Amino acid sequence: MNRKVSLIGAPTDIGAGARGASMGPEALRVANIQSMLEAHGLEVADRGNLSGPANPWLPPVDGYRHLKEVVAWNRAVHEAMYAELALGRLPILLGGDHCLGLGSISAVARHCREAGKKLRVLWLDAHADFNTSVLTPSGNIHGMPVACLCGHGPQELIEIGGTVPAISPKVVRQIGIRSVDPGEKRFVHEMGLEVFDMRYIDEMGMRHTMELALATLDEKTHLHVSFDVDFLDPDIAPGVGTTVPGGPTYREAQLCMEMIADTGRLASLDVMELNPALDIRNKTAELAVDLIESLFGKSTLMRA
Ligand code: 6HN
Ligand code: MN
Ligand code: MN
Ligand code: MN
Repeated sequence: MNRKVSLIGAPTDIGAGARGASMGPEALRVANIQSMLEAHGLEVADRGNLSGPANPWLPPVDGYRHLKEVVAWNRAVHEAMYAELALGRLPILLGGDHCLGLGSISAVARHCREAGKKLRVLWLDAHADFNTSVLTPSGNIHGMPVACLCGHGPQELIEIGGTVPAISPKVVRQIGIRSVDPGEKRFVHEMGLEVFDMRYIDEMGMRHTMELALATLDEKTHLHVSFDVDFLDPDIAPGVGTTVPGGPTYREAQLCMEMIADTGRLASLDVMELNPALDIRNKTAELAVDLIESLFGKSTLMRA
């Protein structure tokens, strides 16, 4: 795995339905994300925070809330992630709400096209984030980034990476899903997204789930993980705006991260939707950092 890591803060809640994810980057820093990574021998550069428009907190217009501001933030994220990948580094996007997954993953996809790499995206989330302006119940664009990446969304958003669509639905594996809106569900099936929902994880277990989600990776694969903190059960991770009961337990989440680490293919990461305004003494931020530690190779058991 790449030992050179860059932290990029994107302090905004522009695509969310609750204010506060804008404080996520700082909470992750307070939870010692940098020193934790350094303790594992990684060289870490904190690039500080991106800037962008303030949150005007307005109702949706034509099915989109804050579209202009979402575009501006995603452009900034796209350029910052792309620049780190071009330097040969492993970027970690500190969100910020999940609308920014569009800017992040479009940059990863652009890098993969240019470097001749195969892309695999693991989308760890309670939600499919596959809404469109007609399907959305909220107008919140953090419910739309996967659809936008697959070419379904407003022109100015879907074209941020220069190629439309930025990715094929075939490269995505969604894990932990348990809240999908009715129209969104039909669209997920129509587009053929591969979804390992909580029912699947309950029946088959996290180990089997991850074996399938990580199957067919090879030395040319760039593995991107988009970690929406609401993936986790709200009992252990209350600091998110859109909690959904019945998520992975602490051990299931650890196993998920450990199995990703074992592939050695992790090449970029988003840590999204952490909302310190809803957290309890930064415990969700600390949990996220603990899980990221496993993602970068810490294992509970002694292994060779
Ligand atoms: N997230 N499906 C809901 C909506 O408003 O579209 C919730 C989306 C949540 C998005 O957590 O990143
Ligand atoms: Mn999400
Ligand atoms: Mn979510
Ligand atoms: Mn750990």
